[in-house]
Amino acid sequence: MKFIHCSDTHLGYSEYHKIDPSTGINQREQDFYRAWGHLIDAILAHQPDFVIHAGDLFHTTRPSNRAIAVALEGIQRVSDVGIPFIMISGNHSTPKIRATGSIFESIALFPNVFAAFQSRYQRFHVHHCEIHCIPHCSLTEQLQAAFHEITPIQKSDYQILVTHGAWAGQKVFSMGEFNEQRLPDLEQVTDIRFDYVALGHYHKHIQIKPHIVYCGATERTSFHEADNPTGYVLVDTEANKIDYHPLPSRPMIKLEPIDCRDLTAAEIYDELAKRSTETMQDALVSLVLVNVQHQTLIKLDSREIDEIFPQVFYLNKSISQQIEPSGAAKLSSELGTVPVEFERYIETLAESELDRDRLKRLGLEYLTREA
Ligand SMILES: [Mn+2]
Repeated sequence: MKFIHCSDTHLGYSEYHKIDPSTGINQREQDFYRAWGHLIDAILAHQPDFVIHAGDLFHTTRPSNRAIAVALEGIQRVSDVGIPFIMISGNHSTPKIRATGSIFESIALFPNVFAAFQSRYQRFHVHHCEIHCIPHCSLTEQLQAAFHEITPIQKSDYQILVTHGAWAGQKVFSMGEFNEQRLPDLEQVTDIRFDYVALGHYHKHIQIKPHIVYCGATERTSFHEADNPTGYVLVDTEANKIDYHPLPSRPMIKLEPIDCRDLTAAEIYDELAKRSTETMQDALVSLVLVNVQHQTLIKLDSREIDEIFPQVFYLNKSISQQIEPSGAAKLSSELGTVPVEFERYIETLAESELDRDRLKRLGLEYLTREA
């Protein structure tokens, strides 16, 4: 028997206001659709006995019409060839209010689709497998009740547990999200030794135990995931193999922070030019400048920095000022605090028109005055 374990496709995710001129769609949103397409292609190529999606199919509880259309198109392709598709809802796709309803109600109408999304335990029997599903539960009581309902029906069958959350309360598997679900070691709680535990939520492939597996995500939703590969897991029970298969996604690169305490603006530009490489083509790149001197910060030009990296898809800049004894404010990204922006503006004014120093002194006095 062969099955595919995938998760965290986050369809509908979008960021950075960059539009694809040919489609009019946010490019980051499109990246997630492309990753989903790669996954569906892989499913059809492997022809597994069934597919498990362990949550966060969509990024939001009320996905856009486009995200729904893309999801349904993929699910239909799998449904059409008769491959059962088992899916659960994760914390990103479970409505907080029941009256909102769930898109999974519609998805479950497809032939060969088995969806658990009602904040309760559900079990599906597919291909001599007992598939025990615990979707994201909005309430702790619902989660507790779900644990207690898990019982293997036919012990001879292959037992699979599918759930979404931070396993065994270990911090390392947490996404740091406010509504994430903390899962105890469910083998201990239920006293059942599952043949395979298919986990979703943590966006990195990791085998907690040989049979307890996070498959990871198909695209990255933050720079914390820069080093994580993207893909899915293929399980072959006869060959006793659990293999990770990477899938292409947009490259994400996190540069080492640059200590700028002794650097002028020109020297910072030089340092950046050394770090700008061809491998950054179409990548998301995170740039961190620390300890920038106040006078240098005023002179740094965000556009000039962008021009050093023309090949990248998006340059995420975080610039922080050197902490002075008085305790200067920390700021991030291209826009400074009001006093910093004010000083930058004053620097651009023509010398002859006014007493620049006096204006600066007076302005800063007002801007930094305690309310
Ligand atoms: Mn997720």
